[in-house]
Amino acid sequence: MKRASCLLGLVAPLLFCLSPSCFGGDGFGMHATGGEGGVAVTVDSAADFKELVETADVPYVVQVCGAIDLGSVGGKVGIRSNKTIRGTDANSTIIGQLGFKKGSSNVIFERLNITCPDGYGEGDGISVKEDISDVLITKCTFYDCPDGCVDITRRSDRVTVSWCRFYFTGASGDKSRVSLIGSSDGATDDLGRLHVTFHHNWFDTGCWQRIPSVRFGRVHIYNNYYSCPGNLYGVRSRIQAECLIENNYFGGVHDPYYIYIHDPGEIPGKIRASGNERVSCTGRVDDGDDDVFAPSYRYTLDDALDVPEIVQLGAGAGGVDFFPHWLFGLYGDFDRNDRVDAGDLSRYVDFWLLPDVADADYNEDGIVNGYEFALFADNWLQTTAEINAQRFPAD
Ligand SMILES: [Ca+2]
Ligand SMILES: [Ca+2]
Ligand SMILES: [Ca+2]
Repeated sequence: MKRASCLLGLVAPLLFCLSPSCFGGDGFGMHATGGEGGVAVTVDSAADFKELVETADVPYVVQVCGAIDLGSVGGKVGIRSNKTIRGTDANSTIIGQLGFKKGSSNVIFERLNITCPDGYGEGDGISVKEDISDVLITKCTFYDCPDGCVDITRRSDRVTVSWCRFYFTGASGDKSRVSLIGSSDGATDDLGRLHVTFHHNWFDTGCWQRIPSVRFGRVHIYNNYYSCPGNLYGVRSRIQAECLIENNYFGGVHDPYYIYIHDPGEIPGKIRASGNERVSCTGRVDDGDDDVFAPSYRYTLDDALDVPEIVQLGAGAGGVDFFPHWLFGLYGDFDRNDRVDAGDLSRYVDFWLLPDVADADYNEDGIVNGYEFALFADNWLQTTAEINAQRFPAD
């Protein structure tokens, strides 16, 4: 048992980085470290939650246990700098609006369910508003936040929203908005700010509009899965905005992405788009050939055709942390060099009879044994191309 846990300790980080895109603080919010170095405190009441997240400057890792309803503390909180707010398990939920004290920075949200009833704050899930910077929102599930799930406005900057799921259960329409970036055409002091990255998010049933809607910002939208038929529009690039839209999968979406001009005298938004997959979409799609900003960080694009599978597995408060290697190739090619050979055999030997090695336990029965060895032997010395040639012989 000891041996097993030691091995898993070694293997888990390795598997982590074999996933199609490693997680971590990336995108424009990459500098957020949240409450790193601070005390970790588990809370289960709105009063304790409010007190910790509103403490000035002191770093805290605030661990949310169960469902916390902010109704008893006024429906919302004003988070201050240097906080990580994370769920203790997939059921951890905040009911109410997560707002900020003006000028705060460096906040991480992870593994939370977030919903905001009408009458709590403005009806936002997370309201990044008034000079807020360096925010990472990852592995959260937003549902039924009527005004906006994540609104980013008023000179805020450097935000990443990754691996989150968004959905609405009520009648769709005006109260099913996902993300407003830039609050009005007159907010010209947003220009030069509002750098936001959205990647590997799942815009699911009921998402109706603002997915996202952008004024003035520089917004990178890649590898997201849109599955929200019946929507009004997807990405809207408005006054002076620049949107870089890469390798997303749009399934049954109306107006996937386009430039919206409100006043004929304004400087219109821009769109650069490539590698996107659009299936059964309707309405407007911009040609996406504008010159826009270049992201100031490194990122890896997944193929748009892989996006629905990856994102449905990985996004949201209960999303998996890494993907079995065989989702994207042969079972047994643990090192992903597209061939099952001696390099993989030593890895397989290390996995033998271990429980819970999700990367090697193909039938998910909790042990790597003869079942998987038979698959491994079948693929021995083969490549993906050879297997596919046997499976789908040319006419
Ligand atoms: Ca709002
Ligand atoms: Ca290999
Ligand atoms: Ca097994």
